[in-house]
Parts: sequence; C-alpha cells; structure tokens
Amino acid sequence: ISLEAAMFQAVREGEFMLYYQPIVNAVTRDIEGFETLMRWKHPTLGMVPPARFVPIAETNGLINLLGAWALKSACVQLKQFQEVARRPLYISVNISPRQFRNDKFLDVLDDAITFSGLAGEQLVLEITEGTLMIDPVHAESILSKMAERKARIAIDDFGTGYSSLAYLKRFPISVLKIDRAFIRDLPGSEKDGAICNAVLDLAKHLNLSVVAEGVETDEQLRYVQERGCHYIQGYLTGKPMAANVALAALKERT
Ligand code: G
Ligand code: G
Ligand code: MN
Ligand code: NA
Repeated sequence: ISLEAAMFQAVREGEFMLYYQPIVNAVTRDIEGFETLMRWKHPTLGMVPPARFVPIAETNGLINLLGAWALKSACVQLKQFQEVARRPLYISVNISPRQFRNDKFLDVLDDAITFSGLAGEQLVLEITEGTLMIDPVHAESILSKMAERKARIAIDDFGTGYSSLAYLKRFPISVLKIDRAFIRDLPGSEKDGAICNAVLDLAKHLNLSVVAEGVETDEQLRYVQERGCHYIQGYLTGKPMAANVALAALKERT
C-alpha cells in the first residue's frame, strides 16, 4: 500500500501526533513558547518524517484536515503548558500554502481560538515567503483578518524563499525566523554572519522579533544574542518533544 493510502488510514487510526520545540529567551533561556511539529508514528514504518508526508498531504489536500487538527490541539495543549508554567506562553503553528489559501482557513482559526479559550496574541502562525507570494492580494486580506484576531505572523525560513523585502512593509508581520541554514556555519562563516547581522538590523528598525533557528552550540547562541537576537530555537535549548516531556521541562524550570 502506498504512503498516501497509509496516511488516510493513519488519520482514522489516530497515528498523527504533535511534538513541541521550545522557543527560548536568548539571555535567560526561559521558555517563551513552543513550535508545534507534526509527527506520524506508523505501526511498522516507525516515525515518518514530515518532510515525507507533508508534501503528499499538501498535494492531496489532507493537509487541511491535519492542519486544522494540529492548530486546535496545539491551542488546547498550550492551556495545559501555561497552567504548569504559571505564566503566559505562546504557541507557534506552521500553516502550509494550501491551508493558507483554503476558504475555510479563517473558520478553522476562529474555531481553535474559541474552543481553546486562548487570547489571539498567544498564537503565532508560521508561513513562508512562498505562501505570501503566490497571491499577494489574497494574502493581504487574510493577514489583515488574522491581525484583527491579534494572532501574530512569523515568516518561517526567512531569507530562503522567492520574495521581495517590500512585503515586510505591506503585510502585518511580527516575527522573522532566521533559517537554520544561516546559523549552521556560525561563528566561522563570514557570509552567514553578515546575513544574520543584516536580518537583525532590519528587524530592529522594522520593530520585528527575530527567532534564530537551528542553534546547536553555545557559540552560535552567543553570536546571535550579542547581535540583538532575542529568541532562540534549536537542539541546544530543546529538541522537538512530546507534550508530556515539554510539561516536565516546564515543571523543572518553575
Ligand atoms: O519536525 P521537522 O523537523 O522534521 O519538520 C520539518 C518540516 O515539516 C517543517 O519545517 C515544516 O515545514 C513541516 N511541518 C512540520 N509540522 C508541520 C505542521 O504541523 N504543519 C505544516 N504545514 N508543516 C509542518
Ligand atoms: O518549520 P521549520 O522548517 O522551521 O521546521 C523546523 C525544523 O528544524 C524541524 O524539522 C526541526 O526538527 C528542525 N530543527 C529544530 N532545531 C534544530 C537544530 O538545532 N538543528 C537541526 N539540524 N534541525 C533542527
Ligand atoms: Mn516552522
Ligand atoms: Na524554519
């Protein structure tokens, strides 16, 4: 049976789960929020990585169903994280191009917010430059409706897509996530250093937050932190983890 057929079965069997990766303060290393990352635990294939199943789900449309489930579940999960942490946190959720363009997307968003009882500002929606550029007029309308709900928009994999910087002026964006490709060879790479500096400078002047992704070493953390990066996400400060592991990490720190 094909991976695609197995996916429909997996939805019925409840084989999809969510992992959560901490997004931490670069100075204190306190957890500020989590990125939600989908996982598929197949009974015989084991863990199927999202790089394999997300593109299929994007092609056959299953991403709309999976994405709606992920958004709602993540919002509910954040409530429990906050109870344990005893402070407000935020949840960041990836939105694929097809989800973003789906007619029902705003209904799905409203349902997740209403059902979970979260404040809109506790929700960050991660989209890529590509998602914005497919149809900028449509994107502008959806983003302004997200902004009405106070949900924040993060540009995922910033700097790796086809886009113009003009969209930073046009759209209500709050967060830039520096792609891990620009972090990996720090602090040795002069080019990557220059790119990170430029992004941090740009973000500062546009009043945007920056998350450095894929931080694996103390040297990388120090490099971006000293240049004004406030938030870090990477194996150094926490791998993607099951909800119960994330809860334990929050307990440990309070
Ligand atoms: O978790 P992992 O490290 O393997 O994620 C790889 C990629 O899979 C992410 O960069 C992201 O693009 C995609 N992905 C993971 N979870 C989700 C999800 O819930 N929704 C969407 N649309 N993409 C996801
Ligand atoms: O949504 P996005 O494309 O940004 O997905 C983040 C991906 O990066 C996930 O697949 C996650 O497992 C992965 N990731 C997170 N932190 C690190 C890290 O420190 N190093 C590496 N190599 N990958 C990471
Ligand atoms: Mn992401
Ligand atoms: Na990214």
